[in-house]
Amino acid sequence: MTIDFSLYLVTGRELLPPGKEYLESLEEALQGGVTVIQIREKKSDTLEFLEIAQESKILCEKYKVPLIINDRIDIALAVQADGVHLGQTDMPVHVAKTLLPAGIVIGVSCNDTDHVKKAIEDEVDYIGIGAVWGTTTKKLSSPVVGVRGVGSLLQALDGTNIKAVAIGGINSTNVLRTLHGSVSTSGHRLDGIAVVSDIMASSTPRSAAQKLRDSLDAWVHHFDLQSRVPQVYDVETIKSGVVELMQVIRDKSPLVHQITNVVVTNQSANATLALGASPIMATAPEEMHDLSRIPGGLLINFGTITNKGSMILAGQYANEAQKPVVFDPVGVGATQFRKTTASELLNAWQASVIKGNAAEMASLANSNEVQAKGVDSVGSGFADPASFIREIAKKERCVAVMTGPTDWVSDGAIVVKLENGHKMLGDITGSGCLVGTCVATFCAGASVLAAAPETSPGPELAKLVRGNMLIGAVGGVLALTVAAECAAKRSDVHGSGTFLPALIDELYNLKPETVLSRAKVQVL
Ligand code: 3NM
Repeated sequence: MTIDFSLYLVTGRELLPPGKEYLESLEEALQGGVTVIQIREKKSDTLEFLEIAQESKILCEKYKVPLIINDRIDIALAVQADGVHLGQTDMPVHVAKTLLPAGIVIGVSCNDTDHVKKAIEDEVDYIGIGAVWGTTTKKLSSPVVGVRGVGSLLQALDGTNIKAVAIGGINSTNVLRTLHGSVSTSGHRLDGIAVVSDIMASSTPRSAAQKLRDSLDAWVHHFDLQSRVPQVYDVETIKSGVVELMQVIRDKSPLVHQITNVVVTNQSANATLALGASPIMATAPEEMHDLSRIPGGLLINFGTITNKGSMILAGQYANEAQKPVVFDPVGVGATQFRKTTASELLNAWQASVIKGNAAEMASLANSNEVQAKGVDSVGSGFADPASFIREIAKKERCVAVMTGPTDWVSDGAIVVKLENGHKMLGDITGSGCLVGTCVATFCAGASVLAAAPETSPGPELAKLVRGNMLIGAVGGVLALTVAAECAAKRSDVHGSGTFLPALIDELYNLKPETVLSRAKVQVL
């Protein structure tokens, strides 16, 4: 039988809110759009489990939704369930198959690629990948897989017909992030999400299910749309998009919330103001939610990691509000702590743009091709930077920017090569951080532009970020590098000390014509 795995409810009667009956909750969940139900009874004795399964089966038949039994083959047989779900310490699949009738659906829980390989060998019908997020519903015996980890497990299913759902801590606020961020580099996506508490613990399970359903439907539509019509760019479209954003930033002055390092905070705020936007350098966790409600964008720069909790919260709220999250993993290769933190942050939220120098991007991609010295990149860079940047954008599901004498930007499909800038940028501290600030400012402009009322609501609901982040990223890089060229040739610049204020002045006075005439852009 074919099962629609999109909204998979796993029961948990112990989570029902006071006054809510199990069957009432189940029926409301079905009305809200649940497509498959697994009865999971870890504490019941056999008779109670059997009765619950029988009663649930009647409801499932009424709504024509398949019923799956967790762990207990005998109960599955007794109620003629449509499937069984087996954990790694439950009955092995090959044994279960000898007991079950042909055609019954078999699913297994997978936490790593070895589990997935075994599931393929065992020819199961689907796998449950978990736990994707932390959860208190089940005592976890293995580490949390993380959104990006789900993608690696999905990739291991390439070439098979085995379906996959993610489970663990999924709710209406992180469902899009889970779906979007778990798509593998090969394009393999989840067939659905499995939830317990988000529906079972709700006093309004119908609307809890409906909320998940709406996000799922919108996302599937958006994913299909994206895979069918890749966006086409040429140099002129990119340049005119950038100057449009320059104007939007000056007209609308979007908020650019920056959690950045102590070395560059002041100059970053000044650069943001110079472009016409409004900086706020807030770091207290208590204010992250309020700030996410204001139109604009977010920069997370971890040059000095002292606000990890706020970085996590700010990014998650920004994802929820569909606002840009620009991540600048300063010196990520320098210490193990930075590497672990980068991975933690990228699992917690979806970056819209990741910006780094060659060594930082190499470290994120686990490549040894370029080495770091502290926060700086050493050596001559990648042999094939265009392919590298395209792959990392694809892997991280966002726009990637690699800075250096030549700057590279990719959305995973096209690569934009930018050759503006001046070597004096290397003589001041935090010029890379300033690129991040300018990118965040332009992405904030792109987000404000896209939030205009004429945008269509359907696929928009499914986006983790509104606005064209590729143009935002290119715009930020161009603004800073073109301003640097203008600053370097001024007669009042005598060295790095006078270069920095001149650079802020040139950002302040930057004209669209200057950007259009000086920009050295190639689309590859
Ligand atoms: N299995 P909630 S996590 C039943 O990792 C179950 O395999 C998991 O509950 C796994 O949606 C989990 O409330 C509990 O977080 C999921």
